[in-house]
Amino acid sequence: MNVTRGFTGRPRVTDPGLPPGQYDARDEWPVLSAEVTPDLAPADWSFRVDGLVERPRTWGWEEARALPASVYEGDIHCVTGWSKFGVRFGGVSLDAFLDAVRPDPAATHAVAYSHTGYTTNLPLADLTGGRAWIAREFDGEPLSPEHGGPARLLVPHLYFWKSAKWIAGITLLDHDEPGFWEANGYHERGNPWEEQRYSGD
Ligand SMILES: Nc1nc2c(c(=O)[nH]1)N[C@H]1C(S)=C(S)[C@@H](COP(=O)(O)O)O[C@H]1N2
Ligand SMILES: [Mo]
Repeated sequence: MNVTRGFTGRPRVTDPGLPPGQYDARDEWPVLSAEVTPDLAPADWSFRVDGLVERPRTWGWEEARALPASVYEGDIHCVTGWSKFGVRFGGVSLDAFLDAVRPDPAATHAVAYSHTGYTTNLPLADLTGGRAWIAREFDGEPLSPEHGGPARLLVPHLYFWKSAKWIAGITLLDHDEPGFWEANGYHERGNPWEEQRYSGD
């Protein structure tokens, strides 16, 4: 299937890798930002995990780099319709950060927030088990500022608006609290395979 993708002219709607209603963006990687791209040097970047945890903690760039490296190779899906196949992000598994802060058993949800103020909510279960990353590289290069560099959240099994660019922290909660797009009518979870685009889908 993947072998013929570059030669078929148009994506096939039956492509098993393409969630319903999505198209293959191929070589394009659209930039979608509600904010102006911040001028954020690695030295100014930090990542905090707090809320319902035993040991809230903030990591600086070098401290985060000292954690075991982890790679995601796979697909991403934006709610506006584009998907990209076979992308490669490098960074650190979110599990490494969560293990360090020891989440309270009462924690069920999380709000991720950016250095710019963007927020998005997620069930905690979508951030654990090797399915979420703090990504700092794309295709082996430093992640570019417009795509969220120096580091972004990456939760590729959900629509890409959950992958907060310029990630600053995650707060664990015992309830769901809508983020920026979720408060504006987008779905609480955003599973592309179930086409959870809008609230109520
Ligand atoms: N801080 C921040 N993160 C964000 C967004 C944003 O506007 N601000 N947009 C989201 C949306 S809707 C998408 S599709 C992806 C886009 O990432 P990209 O610009 O790297 O393609 O980032 C997500 N993360
Ligand atoms: Mo998006």
